[in-house]
Order: sequence, then C-alpha cells, then structure tokens
Amino acid sequence: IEDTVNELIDLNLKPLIIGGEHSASIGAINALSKKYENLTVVHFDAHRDLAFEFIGEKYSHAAVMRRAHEAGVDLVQIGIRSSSYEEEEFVKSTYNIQTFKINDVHKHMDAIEYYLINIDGPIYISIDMDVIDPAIAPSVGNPTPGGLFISEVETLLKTLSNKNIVGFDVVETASDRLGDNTAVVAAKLIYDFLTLIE
Ligand SMILES: [Mn+2]
Repeated sequence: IEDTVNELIDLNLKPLIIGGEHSASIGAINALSKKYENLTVVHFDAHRDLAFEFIGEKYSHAAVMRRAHEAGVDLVQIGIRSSSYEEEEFVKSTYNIQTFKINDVHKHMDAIEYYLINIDGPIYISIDMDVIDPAIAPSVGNPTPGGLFISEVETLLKTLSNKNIVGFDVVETASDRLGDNTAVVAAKLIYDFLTLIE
C-alpha cells in the first residue's frame, strides 16, 4: 500500500483507501508522513488502536495508530469509547495525541470544531466504521454500542473542508451482502469526502 500511495503522490493524486482491516491505513500514513513532516492524522474510531501489538502482531488493526504515532504524526482521536489501560497510559506519556471521546462529541462539539479548524498543515483522515453507532452500521469487525450518528461525522468533516486534506480512508467495513447498510453508510462518507477536496 505504501508503494502504491507513493506512486499516487508522484502523480499528484490523493489516495483514498477503502477497507477492510484498519491496518490498511498504515501504508498510506507511512508514505504521506515521509512526504509531509507535519502530518496530522484525524482518526474517527470507537477504539484508540494504540496497542504496541495485538496477539503478537505489530501490524494489527488494534496497533495501527501506534505505528502511525511512531511515524511521527500528530494524532487527533474522535469518538473513542473503548480503550485499554496500556493505551491510556501511553496517551498520558506522549504530547501529540489529542482525544475527543464520545461524550465530547455529544457535549462539546464546538470545542472539537475549533480544534480541527486550527490544525496547521496537511491532514490525513481515517474513519473506522465502528465509530458510527452499530444500530446504523452493524457490519464491522468490532461493533461498539453508543456511537456517532452520520450527521455528527459529517459536521466534523465539513469543518475540515478548507484544510489541506492529503489522504483519506474508510476501513473496517465488513458487509457480507449487497445492500448492507454499513456499506451504504461507508459509501456516503466517501462521497462526503469527495465533496471536501479540490
Ligand atoms: Mn475500531
């Protein structure tokens, strides 16, 4: 994925990655973090994905943002409602991970919008479909109740519309049949993204 994203960058194209396992994001983030030294990853997810490794695998969906952090990016995590003690300790030990948990989205949307508007430099957006409430998008690897509405994600994406968005992914869609609502929601978020970029 990193090689392919590098080819797209060379052609002056913006990568849009569709998954599948969240580890798909790290190839794109590796490529873009080498091109842009001040990359910020805006990460929508129910989970932090900051495990050092998961069942012995460093390139697991549960470790993808740990690898991104190692690549030197600033992280903004939005919609978090499940994490481990290890992950929380890791966040406390570093300076460049900003967290907006699910209650922040419900109660402090203005603060999140203000934060996003003031991000300097290029932005990569990663959306794990499990950030959406499983009542709306049930077909994901790790369904986690108490999630976001589509409109809340769209409000925050719109906030980024004047930013330098250099790449985007929607991952963890695990639909098993045509017409599955999770895939429809994922397609809508991709469409939303396409309206944001020049
Ligand atoms: Mn997740």
